[in-house]
Amino acid sequence: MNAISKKLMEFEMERGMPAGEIGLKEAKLGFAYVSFSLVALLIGGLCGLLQTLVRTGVIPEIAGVGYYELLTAHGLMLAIVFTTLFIFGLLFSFLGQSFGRFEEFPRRLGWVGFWLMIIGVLLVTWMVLAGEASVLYTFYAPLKAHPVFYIGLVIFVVGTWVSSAAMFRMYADYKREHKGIHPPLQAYMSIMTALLWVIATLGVAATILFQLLPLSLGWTDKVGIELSRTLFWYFGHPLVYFWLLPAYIVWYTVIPKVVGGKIFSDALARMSFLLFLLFSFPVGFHHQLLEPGISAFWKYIQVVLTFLVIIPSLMTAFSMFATFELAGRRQGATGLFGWIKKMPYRDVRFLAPFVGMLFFIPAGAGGVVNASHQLNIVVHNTLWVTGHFHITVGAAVALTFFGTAYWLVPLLRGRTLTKRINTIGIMQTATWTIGMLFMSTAMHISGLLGNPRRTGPAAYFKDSLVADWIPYHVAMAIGGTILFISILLFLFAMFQLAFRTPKGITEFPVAETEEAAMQTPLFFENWKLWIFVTFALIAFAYTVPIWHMIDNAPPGAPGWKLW
Ligand code: HAS
Repeated sequence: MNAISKKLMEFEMERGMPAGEIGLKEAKLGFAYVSFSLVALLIGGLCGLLQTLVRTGVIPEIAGVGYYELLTAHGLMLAIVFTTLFIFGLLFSFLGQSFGRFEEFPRRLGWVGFWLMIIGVLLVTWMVLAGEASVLYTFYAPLKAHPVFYIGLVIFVVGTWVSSAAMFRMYADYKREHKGIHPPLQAYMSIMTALLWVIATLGVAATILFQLLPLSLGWTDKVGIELSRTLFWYFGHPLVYFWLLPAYIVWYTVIPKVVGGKIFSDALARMSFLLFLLFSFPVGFHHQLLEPGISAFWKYIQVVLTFLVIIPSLMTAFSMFATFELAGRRQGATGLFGWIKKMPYRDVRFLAPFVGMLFFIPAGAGGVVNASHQLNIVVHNTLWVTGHFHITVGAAVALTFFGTAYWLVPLLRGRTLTKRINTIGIMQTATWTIGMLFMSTAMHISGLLGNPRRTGPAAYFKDSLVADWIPYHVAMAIGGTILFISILLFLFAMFQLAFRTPKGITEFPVAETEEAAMQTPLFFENWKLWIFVTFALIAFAYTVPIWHMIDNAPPGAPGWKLW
């Protein structure tokens, strides 16, 4: 046993709790977040199904609710609400596992954050369903939604900051009481994820508070589009890592335990998370490569930095392969690929995240295509990009969250995962995989055929090119239908795990680190330094281009309501 594992074990004994148990109050908090995230999954999934059917022409508008309203609700509910609530529930659970009982103050903060997020979601949903905010999940300027939509978003973000503050407080308390030792890996990674979120949301908060809300309230009559989009993408790219990092926490710390192995290297895992903090921000321009108001030089700089943020994912891939191979060899596997046969494919806790990893291989390659300026010209604003994000967040991340929920929900509810629910989980993973393959393949191919994204049914004067896209829309509708069936299966399983399956203790699967792994250097804990470097990189990548945008600002555009 290495020094870190020893310290961790001492800590477990010191806090007087058997490993794997998490306190009742902590479990309640975690379950509140997770259960509301599942409601968002249901609504967002339903809107996704309906918008693909409307877009394909299978059904007309439903009760006056059109394509753009459905697409906005689908994007917001799944990309923002489902992910964020699930992630905060998961992070609180990781901290519950790492730190034991929470102090009264941070736990209350966790609840305040939760309710603020719910209030924000209700306001946003109300506006979208009332047809006052069909601005899609990117709410790009100069589209203008109702002020209540932006106020809802602000309350939601403030809620996440309060919840993050609760986590930072717990971490600081732990560090004060345990000088000189590393906080557990899951806690370190959770704090890194929350920190990334807080720094990222500063950008979106700025554009909402200083540009979009004043425009919507009529306090200003014009908005600077380039600046608003830049602030959005300053947030939007780290947002994708905010989705990815909790999945990586599961890959690094939970999956090794489930496959009967160990964490390949604690130091490597911390290093990859640190690199995400440093390089997630100064790269937003790769979403704006085709926008004219940014000079080629600054786009080039941010593309180079984008290639640096690929490195921690490659480190993760390496670490996962090493974990699987070592676990397989311990179980008697021989040869280069013998380990593949030894993996527990019949265990949904493994299968779902593993299929997510497989999806992430082409998804990552697609990201590299997107980030390459010349290729971006071909794919930008086409359904290729929609295909890319369905196999990143919609497959790699979502499947990992599904696999996690099969042990997390019973753990938080004091119940157990039964064989029957595990089988349902396997069926659900299979349906999600098939549905996603149909949908994302069709999106990628028809994107290459020029099919635009964010566009309702359009005949373009019956052009033959448009006719070429139709079969792909049918494939997307088939895929979307299978995906919705998968969501129903998942929610059925979650209901059983939360309220029906036998009571008992579910293990919190956390692996130990390999004995041979190197000691984790203490400099990973030098938060002041890393936060300083993060802001220095942000300042380097954004100061001059943002100054140019303000200095050379055109008069701005009036707000538009196009629906
Ligand atoms: Fe992306 C657009 C570039 C990763 C999500 N991306 C988007 C949008 C979303 C999104 C939502 O450069 C659309 C936003 C919008 O609405 O406009 N993306 C990248 C790059 C990466 C990347 C370089 N994206 C993600 C992740 C996302 C996500 C992760 C969500 C979770 N993306 C772009 C660009 C655009 C873009 C441009 C703008 C396009 C445009 O023009 O609009 C990289 O981070 C990817 C690195 C990943 C890898 C893969 C590593 C593989 C692993 C799996 C190992 C497998 C194992 C199993 C171990 C290098 C870790 C093995 C077992 C066996 C048996 C084989």
